[in-house]
Amino acid sequence: MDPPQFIGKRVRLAKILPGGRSVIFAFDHGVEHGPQEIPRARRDARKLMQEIVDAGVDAVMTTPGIARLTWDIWAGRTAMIVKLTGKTSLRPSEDQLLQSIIGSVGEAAAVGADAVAATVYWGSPLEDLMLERWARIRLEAESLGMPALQLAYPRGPAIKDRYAVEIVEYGARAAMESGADLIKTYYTGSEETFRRVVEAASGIPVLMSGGAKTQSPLDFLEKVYSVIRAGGQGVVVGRNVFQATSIEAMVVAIREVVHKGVEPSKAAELLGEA
Ligand code: FBP
Repeated sequence: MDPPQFIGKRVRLAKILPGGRSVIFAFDHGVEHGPQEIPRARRDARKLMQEIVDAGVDAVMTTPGIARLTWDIWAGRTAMIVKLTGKTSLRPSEDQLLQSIIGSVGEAAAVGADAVAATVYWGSPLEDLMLERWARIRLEAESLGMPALQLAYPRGPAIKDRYAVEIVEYGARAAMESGADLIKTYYTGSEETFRRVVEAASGIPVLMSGGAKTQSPLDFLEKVYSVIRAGGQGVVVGRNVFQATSIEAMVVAIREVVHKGVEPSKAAELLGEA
């Protein structure tokens, strides 16, 4: 029989990626960008969690504090991924290439999380420290049968264009080789280039990091469509959902593309605004 940790990881991954794909809501902007990034009417974390869960995302990736504060809203309704690293944009620029530990695997397991997440800035002068932390987090998670999602973000002084395919595929490959169970990384601009990222990950699920709000919802849905056609497993999206006119309509439209492969223009009709 398979060891329980192996089974636990499979069970939790099946919950996060129902049918093999996932729409994950990124809910860590209060730390990473500041609360100003979130529209005023949606700044209350409990209210926003309620809206997101009701809209029907497959999972939420959030900070330990929000996971604790909102447990009664997401429990039994959506998978939970607790992100254990973070940094604010208030730091001096020379300290921006490192994330700090803001919680533990034990705490994530205690609140009922299905997975943990941590950022690695591939190419940072502090890559060594980030990798040491990453290794500790994912090994501890694995011992409890929990998968670990890596936010594989190439950034550092030697990286001219963090969205270039050679750079993103390198980061995805490094994420796979450093033991990630799920990889969240940048969109490279096209289906053809993103396919290289997926190939580099060699079967480990790759999800696109949403990025800043696009000019129109249709533009975002087109990116999502390319990711799915390239073999990616979905998206981890924040701003393009919580800055949307209707959170619910946007989540439904993204789900159509991710889970049913519906063409972006068709999915955008659900928004009535694209
Ligand atoms: P978005 O869809 O809003 O881009 O969210 C994805 C995310 O990775 C968040 O988890 C995080 O807060 C933010 O983007 C990181 O932003 P930056 O790339 O500016 O560090």
